[in-house]
Amino acid sequence: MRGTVTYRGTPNIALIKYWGKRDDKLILPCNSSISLTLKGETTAVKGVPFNLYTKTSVLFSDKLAEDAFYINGKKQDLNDKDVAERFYVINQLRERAGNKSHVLVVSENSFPTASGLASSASGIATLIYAVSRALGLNISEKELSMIARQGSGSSCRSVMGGIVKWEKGTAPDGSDSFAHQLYPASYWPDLKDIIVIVSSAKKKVSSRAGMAQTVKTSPLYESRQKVLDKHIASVGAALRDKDLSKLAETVMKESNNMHATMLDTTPPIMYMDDNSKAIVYAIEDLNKNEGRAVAGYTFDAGANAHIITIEGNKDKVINQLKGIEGIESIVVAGIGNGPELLGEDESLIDSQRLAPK
Ligand code: 2P0
Repeated sequence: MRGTVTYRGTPNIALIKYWGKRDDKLILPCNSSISLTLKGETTAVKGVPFNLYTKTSVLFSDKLAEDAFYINGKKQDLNDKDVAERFYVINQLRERAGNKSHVLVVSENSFPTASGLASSASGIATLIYAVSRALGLNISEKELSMIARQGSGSSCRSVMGGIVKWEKGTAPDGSDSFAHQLYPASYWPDLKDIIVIVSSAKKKVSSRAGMAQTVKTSPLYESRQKVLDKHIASVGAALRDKDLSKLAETVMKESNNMHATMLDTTPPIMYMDDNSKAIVYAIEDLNKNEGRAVAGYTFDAGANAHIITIEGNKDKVINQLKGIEGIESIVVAGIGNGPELLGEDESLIDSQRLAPK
């Protein structure tokens, strides 16, 4: 067992969305999904700048009186849902290592949490690396993704960098539902995600509760399953050919289709707000004026937009968004390499005091 271990990871943005489970306990999705693991360091364009890192330090020690978890300087209630997801992962690994010590986890996000920016994805993916290393475990990426999946589904895609696919699998025990890299970050370096923040507020309906309600009540959800095969094939071909127009067109359709099933849920779920809609119209207008899709919007379980484009179209997109008053900030992210180990000097834990620094 080692001392303090610190990792830094990042969120991912889904091009093909995960919204619905075939098994709630094992977290097995109804469909496969594809995402970009984002680069932590962003270029600020407007408003308050932010990067996309989750930095997490972990220490297992017999001298700790209890398990403790701090996020952004605040001690967490271990019964809180987000913290419980993280402890699921910790407990799986602790058991596997046969370790009975308590753990201290100190984590910091450099971006607004719970605003559709997948803080749980980067949180769990980063944690799983730090914990397994601190416990001296040597586990493959594939297996790490399967443990992460059981903490929170989308986090399994942040376990690796580049362009990642989470296979839905068909086995009832989840043994074939894991994430794997389709392409490394270097494959399409010009590909960008322009993140447009219109709200940093915590979402009203959690993804977990929302997607369960959609599966249960939305008549449209069944037809989504048929559309998904086409979208997955189209995104796959667009990535293979580096065909931005095809990629942009498909991610817009895919996002709209998922949000349509949310609206079709009883009671309806609406994550997109008037600013989100203004962004949709602005990008549709841009593509119309250009005579082809030069950028594609996609929205997760939040009002903030992710606009997928390439470096050469960045200024056009940003210019197009200028008139939208509700935009708080804009940053441009590239594709990243996934979680990375940091040195002792980067630790968030004071190992003498067994407390956050
Ligand atoms: C995604 N989202 O593919 C989709 C798009 C939100 C919309 O994955 O219940 O927090 O913990 O497995 O992973 C959000 O769902 O849900 C999500 P759980 P999770 O990124």
